[in-house]
Amino acid sequence: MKSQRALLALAISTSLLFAAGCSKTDTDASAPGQAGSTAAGTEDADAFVARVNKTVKDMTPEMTSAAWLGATYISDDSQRLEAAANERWLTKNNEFVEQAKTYDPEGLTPATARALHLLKVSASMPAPRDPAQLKELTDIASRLGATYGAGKWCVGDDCKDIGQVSEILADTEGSSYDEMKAAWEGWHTIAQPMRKDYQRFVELTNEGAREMGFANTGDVWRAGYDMPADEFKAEADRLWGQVQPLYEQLQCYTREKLVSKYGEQGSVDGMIPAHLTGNLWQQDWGGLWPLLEPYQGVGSLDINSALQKQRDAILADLVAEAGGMGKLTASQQVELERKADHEMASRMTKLAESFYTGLGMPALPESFYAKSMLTQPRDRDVVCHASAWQMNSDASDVRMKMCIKPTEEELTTIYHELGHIYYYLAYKDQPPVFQTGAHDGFHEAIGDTIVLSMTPDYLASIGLVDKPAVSEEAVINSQMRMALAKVAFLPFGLMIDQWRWGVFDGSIAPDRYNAAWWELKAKYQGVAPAGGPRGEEFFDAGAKYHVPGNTPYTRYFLSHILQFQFYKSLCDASGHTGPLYTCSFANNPEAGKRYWAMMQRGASQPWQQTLKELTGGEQMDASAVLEYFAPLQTWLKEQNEGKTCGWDAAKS
Ligand code: X8Z
Ligand code: ZN
Repeated sequence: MKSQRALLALAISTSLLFAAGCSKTDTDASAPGQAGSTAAGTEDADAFVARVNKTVKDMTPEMTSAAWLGATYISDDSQRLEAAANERWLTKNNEFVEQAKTYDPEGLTPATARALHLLKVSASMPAPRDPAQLKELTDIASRLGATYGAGKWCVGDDCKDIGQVSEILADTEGSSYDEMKAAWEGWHTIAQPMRKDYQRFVELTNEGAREMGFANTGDVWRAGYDMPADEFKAEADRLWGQVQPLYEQLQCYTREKLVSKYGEQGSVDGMIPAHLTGNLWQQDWGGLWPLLEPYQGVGSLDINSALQKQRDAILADLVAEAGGMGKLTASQQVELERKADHEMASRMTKLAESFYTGLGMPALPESFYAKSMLTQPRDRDVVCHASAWQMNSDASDVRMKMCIKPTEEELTTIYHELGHIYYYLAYKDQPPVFQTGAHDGFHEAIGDTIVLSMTPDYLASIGLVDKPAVSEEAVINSQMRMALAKVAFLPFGLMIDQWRWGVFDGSIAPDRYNAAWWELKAKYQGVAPAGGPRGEEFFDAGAKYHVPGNTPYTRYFLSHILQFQFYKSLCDASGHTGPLYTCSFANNPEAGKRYWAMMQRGASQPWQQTLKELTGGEQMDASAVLEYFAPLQTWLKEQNEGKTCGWDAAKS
């Protein structure tokens, strides 16, 4: 999603050109040069929607190819092609949006009315009508994406990319406090040059949004949820209110452990220092497992070691085949290492694929493995942030782009990405306008629901851990492992767009971009930078992919609620009895059938209806999250008893 952004959004999860690049403009309602097109007023709504669908289908391959090149081969040339393709699409889309607005929905078929509605609300990058401004916008979007993708922390000539920086942070045992602090601060330097571009990006998309009839870009983003935009804000707050007490228990427990390890450096006014959670953005605390593991060694879930061992075994075989290490030059050894990395990445991907096929879903198309980028190339810059791509409307060409390493976190990310890919495959027979998630949170939740099914028993069944221990301690350990990914994420999932909504509506002015970012980090996450406030010379929001990439982020918050609802329903469908957290619906055809039927709907009807078909209810609701984590929440409360939980966000 770069000019990316537009495309990227497109490629990652939402529909083709749509969710990515819908913006509105008032161009001439006729579409010159399109066979069969007529001016609005003479082209009826059904014919118009048919033309939109055909145009999207026709334009998609070229758009997605340009975006793919932009993300997997960062150069001035690829950025130029990507921006130009994006410009063409946004111009066309603006015409479509304008024409869509001329139809009275009264009397239309439900499908046509829905298509027109989606056209009007699906822009993640609303583009101004003025061609010069539109071009300026696509250039900026492309540049922001490329700046992030090529970002490096350099000390003299020693430069580290995001993977290398992340490794320092994730190794919370091996890296020192100061090393982690330097790496964290180092990565945030990549965003400083983005500030001006981002400020202009906000002005330009706001202009596009106003021309579409919205107050600002955030207003457009919130319009895509089949409910009034204001109600959606309240809905997000309501869901957060349900899970906030659980998060605060986890934050308290974690902070206390950090204080026990680092002394007073382990806390900033009750908040967690930003460089200590094992993750650049404090969105996943899995790296803190050695410190936070409730019962040392009970029910070993050391997936990282198991994966690393497999990768080393692959390398050992390759070396043996080549006649032994002694026969190899240094560069041949490097070649074999890379071959081993790639083989391991494919195996991890095939493992994830087998979960989906085990549910009765189809095998991935042949071309998937040939065309995907599974490991980081060494000869060029790429956007390593994982994404899943639908290259054409019949989904015969779907791809994943990742820089896979043999770790548990990356393995679960593969399951996540394949969730997007299987959604593409499931709704491929819908018209292009409906080829997207019921809402964007659905798209993000498909693969994560499957990750919830990766119980210790399932992990043992695929040989990644030993037969699990059965004890209350083992349950708490396993819940903690899941909570460090899923519960730690929740406030982060919410705060990014609280920031962007404020930036777009002007309540956060450019001279407070960074201050407001850290106020929200403090308020929701209870995290703070070590070493005092970070001034406006920084642009810390830009150090998170989705900001320069312009991917709306509330989708991930919603997904972290919805996935537990999906999981519970699929567990019910599979006949599971017993506590929710013990369920794995792996290899259950009934669960697979119900999931697939839901996915096939795409965006053809309001998401509430699609949710009802799967779960019986029409509301997003966090009670399944609380049911799942009930044992851990009780345990955390006991651990935190007598401690002063909470933090003073005002001091941030
Ligand atoms: O961006 C992603 C996916 C691609 S849609 C890798 N995720 C969010 C993130 O990394 O910030 C998945 C979870 C949250
Ligand atoms: Zn995703």
